[in-house]
Amino acid sequence: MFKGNIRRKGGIVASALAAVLALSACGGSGTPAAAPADNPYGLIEPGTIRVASLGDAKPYTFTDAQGQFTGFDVELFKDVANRAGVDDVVFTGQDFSGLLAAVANGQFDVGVAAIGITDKRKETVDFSNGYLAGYLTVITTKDSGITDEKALGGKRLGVVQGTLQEAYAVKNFASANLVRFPDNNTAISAVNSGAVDAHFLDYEAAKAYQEQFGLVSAADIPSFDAPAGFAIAKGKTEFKEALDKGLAEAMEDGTWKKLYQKWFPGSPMPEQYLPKAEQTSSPTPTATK
Ligand code: SNW
Repeated sequence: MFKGNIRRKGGIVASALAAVLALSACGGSGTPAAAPADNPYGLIEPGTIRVASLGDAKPYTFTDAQGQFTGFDVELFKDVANRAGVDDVVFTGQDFSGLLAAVANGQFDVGVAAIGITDKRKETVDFSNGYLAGYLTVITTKDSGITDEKALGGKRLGVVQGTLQEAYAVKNFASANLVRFPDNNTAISAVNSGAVDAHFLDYEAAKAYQEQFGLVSAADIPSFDAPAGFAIAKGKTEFKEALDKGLAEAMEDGTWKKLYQKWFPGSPMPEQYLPKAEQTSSPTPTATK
């Protein structure tokens, strides 16, 4: 079969020459699709960004009635990816506890889920610049008797494994009995059934569950020193630079503000992410833990 083709093309020499030229056009690697020129960001699949996220952190990241990922972080990331030249963005739900490891070991290109930037996490992954700074919130039932953090002593407090809430509670709520959950939905079910007394999660997600189930906030703890960032595998410099550039543009042209007002209506707005002309004081430096 091969031999026959060669003969039809008019000679072994010409075919051999064509083969050599074809090989050199591939750069000799044999996998032109993975060549840096076609894949400057080092994506798993050129042209597609695979995102590890959460399905139950509304309004940051969650799945809607059709099963599509949406929320502040999701829309912001898609906008930033578009500015970086990538429109195909595929979100997948993960347990929070496995999310950073999955990014670090190359199962995903990026983690997007209100992930606070800390020095500890930077041992595993790199982060984009910060894009959100808010509170960690304890929510409970109306009749639990828990009205502030001091009342948590001896109570069963839910946390999602691997979150800053877990670390904070271990350190600061030592007299509470921590109950670790894989995700927010499971923890909130436990609050509603009385299996735990309270759950400790991000402020906006707490607000959404309060509205959904008639729960109440017992404490808001500032987490401004760990602003949320996009988590990427270490050493992907061009990807990180493209995300940071896109983020800066989205902040400066008011896209960030528009998304913040859409998803977090009525919440205090961290000024450092507004267009420079709208910042009343000098921007807060993005210090990390
Ligand atoms: O540190 C905060 C940040 O200031 C902002 O309020 C968004 O949430 C945080 O990044 C904390 N988020 C938790 C964490 O990083 C939980 C993440 C989650 O449940 N999706 O561990």
